[in-house]
Amino acid sequence: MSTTTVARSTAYKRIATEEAFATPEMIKLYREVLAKKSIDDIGFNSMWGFYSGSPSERAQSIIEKLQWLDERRIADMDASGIDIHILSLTSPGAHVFDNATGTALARSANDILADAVARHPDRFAGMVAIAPQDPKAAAEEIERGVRKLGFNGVMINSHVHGEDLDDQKYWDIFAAAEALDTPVYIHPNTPSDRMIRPFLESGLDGAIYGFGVEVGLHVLKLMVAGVFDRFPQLKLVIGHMGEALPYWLFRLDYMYKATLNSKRYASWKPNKLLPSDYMKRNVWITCSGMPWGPAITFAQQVLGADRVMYAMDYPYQFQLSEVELCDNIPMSAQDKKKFFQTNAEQVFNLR
Ligand code: 1DF
Ligand code: MN
Repeated sequence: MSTTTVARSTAYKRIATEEAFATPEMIKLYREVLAKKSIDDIGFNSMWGFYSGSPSERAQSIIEKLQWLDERRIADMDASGIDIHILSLTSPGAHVFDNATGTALARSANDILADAVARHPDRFAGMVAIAPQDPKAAAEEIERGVRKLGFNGVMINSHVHGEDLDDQKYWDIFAAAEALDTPVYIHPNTPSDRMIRPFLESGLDGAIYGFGVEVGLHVLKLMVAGVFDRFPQLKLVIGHMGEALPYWLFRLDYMYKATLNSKRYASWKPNKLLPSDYMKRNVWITCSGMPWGPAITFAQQVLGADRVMYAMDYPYQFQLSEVELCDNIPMSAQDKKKFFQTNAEQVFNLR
């Protein structure tokens, strides 16, 4: 491994917004349920069967680094030029368990993360982990996480036992986030059992593609269901350059109108705004896993420079030279500061 270090910038802080951690308790619980085959979720068994059992360098080092919440993580941040990690419980977090187990796991992970942030307040911030399968308990945990533990957002690892949050039974979660003015980050999960087969048979269920398709679809389902009309102040964050949605904006608007006007689906209630309007009002995106100039420039052009933020996706995409790729993207000094620092400070209510 290279020992080159990337200097911290004097012009802006580099705030990385989608940085994963795991507690030893969660890794142990994952290993137990994988051994017992007691979690009925194909994607979970595919993803965590690999990370918890593979002798590969990738799996071993990621399992290690996920659990670092002190000097070793900070050394990696220093080496790669990162000032702040906004930490979140790695996917699928507490989603795969029953209500009681999931709620208890989320609470204990939040307590552990709050302690880590308290030990390193200049380097770490955190998002609340929840078990959305129990929406009422999840809403209470959001309130505890923001008010008592001082967290700066809510992490939702997308589908919950195969259901998306367009189902109104989950909307207490959005109500709590909106009321607390805290953003909801929808992070990928492996596609649900209803969706995963064609991905899995070609080895495409993970971060290479299944992840992005799964979240892109989830966000569009929220829009169609009217989540952003019911919660107009809701702030949603999505990673991986918006899971391709910015590239789709023209067609989404065109086909949204065409589909609505033709009355093709009785289930469609007209929204107040078009998909691109919600993307520019309620959604912010991060470049997690995509430190790639053309995509970042394009997204800044179609969504606005206020809506695109930096993320690394540590430890899954940890490369010492990564921030240099982003530093070198042609961008005004003002937009670069927004990208690395001030957008995140505003969206996540940092400081
Ligand atoms: C992977 C990537 C896994 C990311 C993740 O969670 C994850 C991966 C289990 O590469 O298998 O969060 N990621 O966001 O890049
Ligand atoms: Mn990630």
